[in-house]
Amino acid sequence: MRILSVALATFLALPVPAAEHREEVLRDSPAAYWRFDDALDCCAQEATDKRALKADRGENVSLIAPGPRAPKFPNFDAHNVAADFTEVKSGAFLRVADPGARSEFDFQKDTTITIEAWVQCRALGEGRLVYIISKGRTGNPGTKAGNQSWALCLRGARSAKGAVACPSFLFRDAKNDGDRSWHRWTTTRGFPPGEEWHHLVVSYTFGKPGSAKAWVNGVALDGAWDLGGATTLEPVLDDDEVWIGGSMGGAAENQFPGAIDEVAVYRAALTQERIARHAQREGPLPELAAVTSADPVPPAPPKP
Ligand SMILES: [Ca+2]
Ligand SMILES: [Ca+2]
Repeated sequence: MRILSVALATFLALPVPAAEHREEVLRDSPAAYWRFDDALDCCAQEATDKRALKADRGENVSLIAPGPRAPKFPNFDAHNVAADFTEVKSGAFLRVADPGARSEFDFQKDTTITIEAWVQCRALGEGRLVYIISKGRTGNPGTKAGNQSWALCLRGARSAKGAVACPSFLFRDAKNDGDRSWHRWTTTRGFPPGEEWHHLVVSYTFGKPGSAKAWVNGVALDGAWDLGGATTLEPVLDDDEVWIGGSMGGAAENQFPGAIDEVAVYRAALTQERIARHAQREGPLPELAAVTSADPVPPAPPKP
């Protein structure tokens, strides 16, 4: 009995093991989720066995880079792997086919998109817009220029403490009316580029301009619409691909300057409590800084 008591006391004294990040993500029913962990099936998509949403590996993407790892990131093991897009200057991205009309990648008016990723953004100049994951604007044959259904990007800006990277949500409305049809919402605080891993979430309900929200490392951030301003219109809808880590045919300017891991797309909002669970880390949160330069910088003109 005494042995049992000692064993029980020892057991109770152990820290509660953190749920794996994978479990936390799947608990929130993503429409698509890529982890980049399986050496034999590196770009598998893990939400609800939808193997059709597997990413095609780009020639220039490294899939042996370290991702966020334990013990600093307790929801990950010590071998977690990420996708690194920095081996070449351009053309490094992963592509995922859109299964067709009204697919899990198509968002109509009054539908909510939430996009999540861990990122290690090593450097980012002021005014640059680099792509984490997006649908459309690939430059693929047969697609319309500027067909950006949705995108999670980082935008480079200046703060009193130096360069910062700000999460940015970008789309083009279905009206397709020149520059007025670009809509971009960017946070007014950002994190300094470097080797640190950051957990990002953006969420938006199409048709509801006030619904745009972003979180960095579980902290909710304010933001503002620029380019064509806010809109109640729905996004461009088509069957162009989803790309991770690049855009516009692999344009160097928009290439993600670092590594990306654990990318998920949801067709619902996540609560603050759930986002905090996904963003778990040990030690103090990385400091964020307010943007001091916020001149709108339009995206590069679409390629014909
Ligand atoms: Ca991973
Ligand atoms: Ca589609």
